[in-house]
Amino acid sequence: SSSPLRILITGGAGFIGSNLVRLVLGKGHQVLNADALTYAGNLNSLADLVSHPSYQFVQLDLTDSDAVADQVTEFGPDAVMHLAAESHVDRSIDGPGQFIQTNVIGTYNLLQACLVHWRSLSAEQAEAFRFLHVSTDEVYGSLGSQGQFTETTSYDPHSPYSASKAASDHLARAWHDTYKLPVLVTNCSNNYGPYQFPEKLIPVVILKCLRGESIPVYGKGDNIRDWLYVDDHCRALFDVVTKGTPGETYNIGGNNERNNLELVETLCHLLDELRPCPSGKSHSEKITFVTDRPGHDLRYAIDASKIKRELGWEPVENFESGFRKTVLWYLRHESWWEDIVSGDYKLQRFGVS
Ligand code: NAD
Ligand code: TDX
Repeated sequence: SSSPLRILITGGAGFIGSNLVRLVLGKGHQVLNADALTYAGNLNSLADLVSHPSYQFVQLDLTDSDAVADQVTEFGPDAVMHLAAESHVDRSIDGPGQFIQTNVIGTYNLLQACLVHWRSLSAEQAEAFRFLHVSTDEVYGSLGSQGQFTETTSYDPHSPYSASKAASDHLARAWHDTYKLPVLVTNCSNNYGPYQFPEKLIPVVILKCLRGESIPVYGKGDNIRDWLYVDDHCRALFDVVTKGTPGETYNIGGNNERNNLELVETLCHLLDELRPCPSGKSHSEKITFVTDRPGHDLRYAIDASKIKRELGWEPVENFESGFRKTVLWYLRHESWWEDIVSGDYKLQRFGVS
């Protein structure tokens, strides 16, 4: 489209957010990245963008309602892409409180601030304003061996993480239905790719292989996830915010289902080729079955036909190409993850912001 938009991205220092900030700047828009810099926020992931003329960063905790209102008013966005969240299921089991604070209360604070801002706009600006709430397929619960989640599948979350995301999805839709705020919701399957924090399965496996440590597989490794390369997700989010219909939900997924054990073995074999074990053995010998995650959902699978049909979105990467790119990225960006493993990434924040 023609003139650059002012886009507020929350959670832009996280995994998906940092990839999205890069994509949106590349399309010529202005970005304010608002992020609390929790353990998951890492400004090193945006180091190449610090002096980009259309990029600004502000450290903002969404649980601080006054600060949220001030930032939204001051920046005056044309669109908001809301990604900030506590995102890790295992952490939500150990400590659900912060998930309720950030995912539920934080989303509420942002919706309220955006409603005030939206009501202050001219009729033309208000018509064009968009609030995109970024969510997950985990809100739909668990599938058996058949079927896929569609946009009308009933919500059935099982973990504190997915329950908090479900709550925030309902708030976002209510702010559309009640106040007419132009809200869109997306529910996406498991992402993988550059800058993913090494607590999630794929970077865990890659780093365990590189460090020669045992590779933890929960239960029997027979849970199934539907994997999407992060750039494909980010392009979908951009399509939804620029072309989607307010009030609508769009499911996003790549039709790439794998069970965990198969996926871990594939990664091990890729690493056998790209960075063989000094012992000459396969990395897969390090696979260790560990205690299962409580309430572990068996299978997720997304039917993405609506976004393909209505917005013309298609994923570019397949499993093989996306996987290879990701492993190569971790091999070539050792200092990015070494800083996380050592904890040094936390010290560098202050220098950059
Ligand atoms: P992430 O954990 O890598 O990043 C989250 C970011 O949010 C971090 O930068 C963190 O500092 C920030 N944040 C956390 N609490 C905050 C607060 N109170 N105020 C402001 N910022 C805060 O997460 P991700 O994997 O990039 O996920 C981004 C979004 O996409 C989340 O909403 C998640 O639910 C959703 N999602 C993720 C996946 C996936 O596979 N990773 C799939 C579907 C949907
Ligand atoms: O060490 C591990 N071993 C293991 O077997 C880890 C970290 C995970 N697993 C299993 C659990 C899951 O079945 O692998 C699968 C993937 O686990 P995670 O990477 O923790 O992702 P998941 O729980 O599926 O949730 C992810 O996708 C949906 C993101 O973390 C969420 O933010 C997103 O909403």
